[in-house]
Amino acid sequence: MKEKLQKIKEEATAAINDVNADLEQIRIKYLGKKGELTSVLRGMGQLSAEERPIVGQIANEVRAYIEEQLASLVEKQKAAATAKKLAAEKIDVTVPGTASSVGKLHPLTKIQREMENIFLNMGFTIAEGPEVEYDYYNFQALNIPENHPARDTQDTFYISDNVLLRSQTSPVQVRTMEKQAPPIRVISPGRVYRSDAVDATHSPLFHQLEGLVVDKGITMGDLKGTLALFAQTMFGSETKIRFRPHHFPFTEPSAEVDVSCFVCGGKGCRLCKGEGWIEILGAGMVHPEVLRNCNIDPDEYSGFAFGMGIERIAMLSYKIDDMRMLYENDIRFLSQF
Ligand code: 2NM
Repeated sequence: MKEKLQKIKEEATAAINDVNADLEQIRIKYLGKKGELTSVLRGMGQLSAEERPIVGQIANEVRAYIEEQLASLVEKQKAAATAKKLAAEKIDVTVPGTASSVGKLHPLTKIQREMENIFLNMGFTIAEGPEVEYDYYNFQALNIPENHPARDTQDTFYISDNVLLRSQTSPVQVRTMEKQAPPIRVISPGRVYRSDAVDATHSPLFHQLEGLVVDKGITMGDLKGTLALFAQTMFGSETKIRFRPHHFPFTEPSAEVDVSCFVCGGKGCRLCKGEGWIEILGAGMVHPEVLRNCNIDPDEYSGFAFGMGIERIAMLSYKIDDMRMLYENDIRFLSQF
């Protein structure tokens, strides 16, 4: 019987030493009601009175031993499971992360906002209007005669006889003057359309920012001061402006306005083509006929207006020599701004 117990102990130990062992099965096999140890204890009745306590003690020791081994197996299996889980979930916190690319504003949007902010800081507000416009607001109200070349279908996209894609943002200013009494100080940035062939400086869709001030006693001096401050803020505090006489149907007098070259300071270089000056906008005093069309009395009020191309300002500011770059959405180009 002692040998039987010894054998049970050895077999149980071997079974338990396997980390993958099913411990419940081992418990049932050796310690259960129908287990090997129990069957040995059942047979103890046949033993002599001297042997019974000795075998009983050995049996108890074997039971205690197996229980202890089983308990340690539980611990081992738990530790193995934890180690496996940790290995599977291992994170190397020193591995460099995957950088997510952050978007940015389009160069045209950046320049438009920069321009807007300069005028907002001077007290202008932003006015918007339709891109599909009546012939009346785009031409007639602006004193552009019926036979003017700008009205030609060669230059303007017509939707119908009297509806077109606006070729300037001036109609927004006509609409503003119609519904708002002076004093008026607005800028109108936005898309405009002209039937131009695409090249380095032309696109059928481009952007303009026009400005309008109407009040009592507004003079050419106000126009010059406003544009000088704009030019200095946009291109640098040393920038000078120069007015050259011009003609627009909607302003009188009218001028084309240049800024001193911000690359060479006026000496002449590649950017200004040796001129020392760069043309950036058109401007003038609002024609009395335009004021009258908007029910503003030109004997009481006067105003100035100006208009410039946002693409042109962006190309000058960023030294972009081909306008098409602004529309091609090439990320290698756009990511530089
Ligand atoms: C320009 C040049 C000169 C202009 C005129 C007006 C309005 F509505 F007041 F008559 N708005 N914008 C204007 C004047 C626009 O763009 C080159």
